[in-house]
Amino acid sequence: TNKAKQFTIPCVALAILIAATGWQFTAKENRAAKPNIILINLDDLGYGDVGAYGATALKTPNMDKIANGGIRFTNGYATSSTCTPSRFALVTGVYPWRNKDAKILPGDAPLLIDTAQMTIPKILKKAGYATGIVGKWHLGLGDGNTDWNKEIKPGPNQLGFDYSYILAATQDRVPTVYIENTRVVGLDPSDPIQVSYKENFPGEPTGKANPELLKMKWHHGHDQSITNGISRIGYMKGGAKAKWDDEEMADLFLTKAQAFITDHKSKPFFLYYAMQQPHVPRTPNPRFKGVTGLGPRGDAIAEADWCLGELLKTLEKEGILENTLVIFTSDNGPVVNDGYHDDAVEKLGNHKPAGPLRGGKYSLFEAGVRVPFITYWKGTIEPAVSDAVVCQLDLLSSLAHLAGQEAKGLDSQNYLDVFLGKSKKGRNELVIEAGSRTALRQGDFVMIPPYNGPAVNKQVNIELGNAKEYQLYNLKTDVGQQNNLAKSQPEKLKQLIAAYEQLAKG
Ligand code: NG6
Ligand code: CA
Repeated sequence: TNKAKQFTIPCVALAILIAATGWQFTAKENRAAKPNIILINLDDLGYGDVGAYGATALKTPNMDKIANGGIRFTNGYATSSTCTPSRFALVTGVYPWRNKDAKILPGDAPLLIDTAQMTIPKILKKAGYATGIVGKWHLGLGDGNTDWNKEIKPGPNQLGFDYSYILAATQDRVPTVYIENTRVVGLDPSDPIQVSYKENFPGEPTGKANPELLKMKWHHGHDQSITNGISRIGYMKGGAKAKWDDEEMADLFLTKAQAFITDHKSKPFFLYYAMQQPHVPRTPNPRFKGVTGLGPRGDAIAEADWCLGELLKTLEKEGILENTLVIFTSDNGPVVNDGYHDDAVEKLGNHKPAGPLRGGKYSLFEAGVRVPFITYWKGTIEPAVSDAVVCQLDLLSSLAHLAGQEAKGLDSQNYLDVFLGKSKKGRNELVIEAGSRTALRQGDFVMIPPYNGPAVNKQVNIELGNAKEYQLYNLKTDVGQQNNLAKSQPEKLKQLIAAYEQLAKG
């Protein structure tokens, strides 16, 4: 028995040791397998607005830092050249043209996404993530009869976000207030909020009737209710104390994003940080006024860059930078004059917001949908430039995979290896959208079917991609879409039309 004891004790000790180290190993594995995820989505930031993507007149040191320290995708796409459809696809993994209501929404539109629909935050929540959104929403709120003085739902909190601090639609649309977890922030019950997209409330000033009250003049649209000397789209009455301060918006969203990180640093979290810049009205904090020489549009981008830098500092300070995947992108391409006289045109100089691409926001040409797209994960992602075609549509499946979940949106595919730099084999086919028009990218080629609309949107001075004939471009040799190959490469054209008919109509 003595011998047996001599043998048993070290055996038990060894077993305990194995169990302990094994257990530690699994804990570490789990941690590594479930990094925090921060998805940063800017509003109307162009392919050429980032230093790492070729901008020289505009300095973006923090965007450059993650672009050069992570993967800079040169063929990174939004699904649509406007906000609502783009964000719809991002959150649900479903092509926006499948939903006829996925159009630029007014500020009083009902929630666009069915609460039964799969979303990125829902999947990540299943995997144990804390989920939050800070910034621009623009996917509708409520059931269509929203009373802004009560609980405003359904909204992000019913779609998988534990926490939300949002602006309802856009910075240029009423209501010009923040909403935190279904409630308007700072609402005084004795000054209730009313919103209408049909008619003004009697006696309320508008940009059209009261230009003397404006500090920023409207150029087209944007001539309705006034907040902070800026007239907006839509009418609003009341809520004086709850109205946001445009120039403090970036700092406020940053603070909320940082607080979310700090509060959830000990478990995996997903933060969707939807910055409002450089969408109109461009209202950078006075600290950034004039820093770029490009007017408020450039200054707003400099401000956004600073916000990114501060966010990275927070991750570093909390010791979680190496356990966090940061994805940086934009909802659609750039526009210079989007409805206000804000010097963006006058001070543009040599800066090219679309870089070498043709078109811009609202366009079916590349600049509408090809956007800055960066993945950054210190210590895990090897710095690289990737020409793989990647799309925001595929984040749902890819992030689900990263979190150990099996989830497939209707259209979303798992390209995690591409997003992490382990593969350069991206999408072969992608349907892109602008308004209700669609086109197909396949391999190096893009085919735009004939459309009747105007060639140019004169208000914003952007080529929309409409033509009476088929257009076919080889993006590898002609990124600026100058040579229509539809006539000279009929076989290729046929091939893309067939694929398009099957994909975009099937
Ligand atoms: C357009 C607005 C534009 C912008 C856009 C939405 C006018 C004339 N133009 O209707 O200023 O708000 O909607 O932009 O009102 S997006 O980035 O949210 O899609
Ligand atoms: Ca946008």
